[in-house]
Amino acid sequence: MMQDYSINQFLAIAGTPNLDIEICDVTMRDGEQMPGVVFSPDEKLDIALRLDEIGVDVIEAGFPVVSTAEMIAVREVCNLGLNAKISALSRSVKRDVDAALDCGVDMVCVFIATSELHLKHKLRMSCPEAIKCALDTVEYAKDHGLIVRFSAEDATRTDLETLKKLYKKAEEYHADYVSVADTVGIMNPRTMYYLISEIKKVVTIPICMHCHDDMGLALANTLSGAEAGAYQLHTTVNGIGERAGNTPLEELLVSLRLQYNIDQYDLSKLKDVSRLIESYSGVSVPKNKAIVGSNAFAHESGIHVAAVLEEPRTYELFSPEMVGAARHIIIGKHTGAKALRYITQRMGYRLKDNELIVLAEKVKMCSELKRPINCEELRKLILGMENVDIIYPGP
Ligand code: HCA
Repeated sequence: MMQDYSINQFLAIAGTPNLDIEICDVTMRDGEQMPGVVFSPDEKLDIALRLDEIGVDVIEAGFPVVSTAEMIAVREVCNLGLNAKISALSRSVKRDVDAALDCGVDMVCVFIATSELHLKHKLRMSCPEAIKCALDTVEYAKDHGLIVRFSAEDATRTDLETLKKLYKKAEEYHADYVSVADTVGIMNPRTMYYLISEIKKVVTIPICMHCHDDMGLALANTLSGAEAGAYQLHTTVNGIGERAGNTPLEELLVSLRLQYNIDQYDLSKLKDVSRLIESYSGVSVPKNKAIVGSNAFAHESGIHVAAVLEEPRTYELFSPEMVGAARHIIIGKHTGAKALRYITQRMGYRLKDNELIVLAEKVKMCSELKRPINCEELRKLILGMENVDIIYPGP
């Protein structure tokens, strides 16, 4: 029997760690902090429903203290009665926790910046002052019955010993999670693994990974943190978020499925939720975006199309159906006769081999317009040829 290398022979050699994880999606909070993005309360309800259908464990629905509309939206998300826990963001001030409590959230993220840079230039506080604010707020939120995630903003530029002491203190104050925010995306997989391993030495509560993509490493860093033992992994749909954004939900879930055998999430809804966020946020998904870009399962080159038509796995790591997408065979400069046979048959024409060669030449000439040719243009080219055998009138 032929060896199946279709997924990854190296996983067997390098080993697959058993990850124990949950997903916290922050599209409606960090995603909404992307310049120009605003979700209406109705849109937030829709987004929350879709995330819940996928099986996301925690949904960060917003930052309630920001506005009345935000409070209404977060409250309505809470009232949906979803399986996911609903969380809200709160600075380390009681007023923010009160706003979250008013919405009826299950969980709150109490955050404060801890790096010298942020303390000096943003908060204008000493480190002990910031720690006091954070711990008082954690205590207040716990006293009011909330699940508390304590997040050190800019954790990855904070002195390690200070960070470890702070997380240990947060645990003593009964925080339920501690969160490592790679706020400006400074880490790489190696440094993230080290950092999470160090934090695990001092706390027993679950650790969260909140990675930004400033160097394009958010997904890799999230996975590396999870390998080192982090439990709650943060994502946004399409990777939207501050600056270069956050770890994309769709990329993380597919990687968890294919590389770590985690199958508790419904991947078949990923393309739909991506379209939804594209429309509500107004942020277009790049064509070549992994998993959900329009080119993720598109093939044009003659060599690729011929192979994909024979056996899709030649150029598709996984089937488009797995993520609710579809395969597209594109007609263009690189399209060969084999691909044209497949496409023209589906359009209702049966072309002989020599006709396909002529058609391929015509397509090449047209594609000098620097764009793929659509089916209508292809039909005109076919009808311009003599004696083409029409099987049935195409669509
Ligand atoms: C921000 C805060 C945060 C919080 C991260 C977290 C960050 O800067 O808006 O939830 O753990 O990136 O530091 O989003």
